[in-house]
Amino acid sequence: MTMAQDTMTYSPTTFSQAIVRTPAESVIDGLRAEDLGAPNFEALLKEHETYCEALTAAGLAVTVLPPMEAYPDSIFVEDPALVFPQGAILLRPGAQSRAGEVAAIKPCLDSKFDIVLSITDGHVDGGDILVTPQQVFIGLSDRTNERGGEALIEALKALGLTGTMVRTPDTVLHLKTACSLIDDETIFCVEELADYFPALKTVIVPNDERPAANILRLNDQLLMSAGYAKSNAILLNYVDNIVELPTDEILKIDAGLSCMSLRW
Ligand code: CIR
Repeated sequence: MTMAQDTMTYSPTTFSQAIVRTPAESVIDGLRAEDLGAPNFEALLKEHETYCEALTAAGLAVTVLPPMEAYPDSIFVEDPALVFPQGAILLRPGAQSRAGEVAAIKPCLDSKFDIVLSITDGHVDGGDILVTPQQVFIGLSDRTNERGGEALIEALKALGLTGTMVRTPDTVLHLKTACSLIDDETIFCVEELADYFPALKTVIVPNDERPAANILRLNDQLLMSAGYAKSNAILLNYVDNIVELPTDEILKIDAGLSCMSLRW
């Protein structure tokens, strides 16, 4: 495998593998900005199972890691690491309670990638990283700071990739809470981000459906949260195969579809 990434042919919506982690019962104590009531464990487990089935149906081979009671938010495997076809990068999550998730996911990444890099300065949550064909956007937020962004840009260079820092809107936890790729040329984002991505076409999420911004394009399928009819109608202009998934429980702990897997 070569280190350099051909940005002309790299497709960050094409995947063959994923890693997920089964929720621990402690997930009901997951971090949240606003307390909308704890999620129901059984219902959340069901949401997670349905999500894993959707990854498989989209053609991904899914590796399932065991639950970790000590880390309530550890089902959100997207945050402690970034993965690309040519290698993985261990990150430094911005929430103290999540720091140990990095060491926990490392053995799995070591078993799957020849190259596993680490950032050793600042903080970066994977939820703040949007990978596009041209570059990797790093959203500065309460969880991701400039020192972490600079460290990540260096690690990305070693994988032949270019990183650019942008500002995550204050209204959301992570950059990808507010934007996602519909396909390799088109982004679905809240209106504050309309000018962030000059190399991409932009489609704005209806203002009363902002949680719908966190979609997941996987090969010919597009996964979205159920209950956002206007967004669904807009997205149908771009992809025929839309799969609606229940996310009511994980939304209570500020999560969406991208957070629950690492994909490459
Ligand atoms: C947290 O606050 O860290 C978790 N409750 C939610 C993490 C969601 N992750 C993501 O959007 N990538």
